[in-house]
Amino acid sequence: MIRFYFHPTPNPTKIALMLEEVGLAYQLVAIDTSRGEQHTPEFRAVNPNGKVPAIVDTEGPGGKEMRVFDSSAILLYLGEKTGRLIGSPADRPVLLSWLFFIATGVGPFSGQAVHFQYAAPEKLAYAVNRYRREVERHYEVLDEHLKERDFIVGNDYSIVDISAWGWLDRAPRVLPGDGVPLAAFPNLERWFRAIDARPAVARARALGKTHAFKKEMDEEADRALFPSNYAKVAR
Ligand SMILES: N[C@@H](CCC(=O)N[C@@H](CS)C(=O)NCC(=O)O)C(=O)O
Repeated sequence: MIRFYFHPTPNPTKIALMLEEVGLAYQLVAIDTSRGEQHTPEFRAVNPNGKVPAIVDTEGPGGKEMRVFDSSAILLYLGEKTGRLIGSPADRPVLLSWLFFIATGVGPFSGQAVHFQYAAPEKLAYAVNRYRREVERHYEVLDEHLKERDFIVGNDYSIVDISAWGWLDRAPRVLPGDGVPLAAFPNLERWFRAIDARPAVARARALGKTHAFKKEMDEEADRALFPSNYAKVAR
């Protein structure tokens, strides 16, 4: 059994999609990050980094209970555990390259683009431009790569498509504007539409509706999500 620590945000939603695709049994543990549940000692024992997603596999290697944190690590772990969606051994260098491209590029730049456009107490034009442009540049790289391809790695759907989908699904929020956010990236848009139509995507999306996650951005949420805006407190 997998215990899946979840909040309906991009990185955990990748894991929701992976679990739904491979059909592993899992128990959802809601972590309401706007209420600061990622900072409790119980959750820190699962993810010392205090972020979602994380999982505990009660039947890990050698039959031992194992924790795994960080969405890319979890995708690889579940892919290797099930032998599903990780491509062939020959695909491995390409799979790792694109997985890390998303983990270190698309994801963090998208997250910072969202932060500086919606959450930062000051609207800093420099930061907004920097992160939006980096997101667009990463989208361009993917768009070019997908020119004559249906999937990011090899000829099949893989954890890399799942990882990219988690962030591309948020493109309207990452790159708000007048037009359709992916209009300038036609290959990426075609790829996104195909992945988004998978039945497992609808099931992954539905997970977010199972719990009354806090939506208000009040001081409790601000302190929980952006502790660096406040004086350091001992935990
Ligand atoms: N590199 C991590 C990033 C995880 C992350 O930033 N998660 C966000 C949700 S998408 C989170 O937990 N935010 C709450 C917080 O930062 O306190 C991953 O890929 O899992």
